[in-house]
Amino acid sequence: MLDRFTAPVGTTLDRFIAQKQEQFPYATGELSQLLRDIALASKIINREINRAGLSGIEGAAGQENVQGESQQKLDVVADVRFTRALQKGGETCGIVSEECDNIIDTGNPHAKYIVAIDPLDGSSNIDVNVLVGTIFSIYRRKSPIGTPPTMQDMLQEGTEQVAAGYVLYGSSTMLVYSTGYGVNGFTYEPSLGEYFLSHPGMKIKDTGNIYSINEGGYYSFPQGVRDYIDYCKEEEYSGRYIGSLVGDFHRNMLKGGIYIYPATSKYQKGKLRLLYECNALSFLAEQAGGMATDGSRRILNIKPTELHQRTPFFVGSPKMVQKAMDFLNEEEEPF
Ligand code: P6P
Repeated sequence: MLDRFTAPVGTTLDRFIAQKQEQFPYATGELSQLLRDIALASKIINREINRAGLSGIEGAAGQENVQGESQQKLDVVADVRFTRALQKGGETCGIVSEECDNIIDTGNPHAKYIVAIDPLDGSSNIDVNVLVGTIFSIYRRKSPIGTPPTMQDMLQEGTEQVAAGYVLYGSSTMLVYSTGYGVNGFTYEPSLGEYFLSHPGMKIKDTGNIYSINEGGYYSFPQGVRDYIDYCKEEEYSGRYIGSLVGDFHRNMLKGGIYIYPATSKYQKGKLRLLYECNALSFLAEQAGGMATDGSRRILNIKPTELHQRTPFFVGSPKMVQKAMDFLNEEEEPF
């Protein structure tokens, strides 16, 4: 029996969004429309990605993003497409994007939502035809309607999210999202241009035997992380690391597992971004019964201070995340 917050497999995304809205008599339809705007942009990106090899938009765009990372052409295309979709959709007053240094004012001062987005995460994998993803969070603005978006609007704790999700451009393209009432996955059928409900009520297993971490950094990890990796090997877990956060996260959602990007010598605060990577995936993980911390604190409780701030990230099956934290705590225990 499906709970009231899901629907039969095969329902289209549009119909699913409409049905959910009907369950909230005071809903105005703005969040529904915003979700549709994101879905539309993802369909366009999906087409561009699938043509990348032929249309010459693979490879670096010759620019660097705010992270100092070389921007792949598809990064730029994705950023433009999502920004344009959110601007034209009219439901978003401001955007913080991995690809842009400052807050993007969409020119919709009467819109009540803001979006934090990584338009194309894992883009370094594009040239080698490995899956990439989009990650997004949606918040209500804090500043008055009718005014430009402010830093206060953007620097909200993850607990303030009204919705979050990701798009996975893989062997099939999927949109997975939550508005706080469970997690549902939709698979895209390009020939019809529609997303169909394929994974209703996604739940992550309490534990698992997959650990995802770039072991190349082993000797620069905190001792507790090294001890946890050694534990995983002793337990004969499977190491799986795609190098594309959305892909590693999605696999662990379906099979159980843990993804870790800890502090390293190169990224002393972790590599991943709080606002447009970790908060969204932490929201989804918790909605699916999982856990997400920075090694000591719940990710969703972290009060952001900068748009592009980084954080160590431990996310996945709750018993695995807790076990990793136990190793980290042992590291800090006095003699
Ligand atoms: P590393 C991609 O650049 C990304 O942001 C995530 O998608 C991925 O999990 C991680 O960085 C990979 O980083 O240092 O292991 O190559």
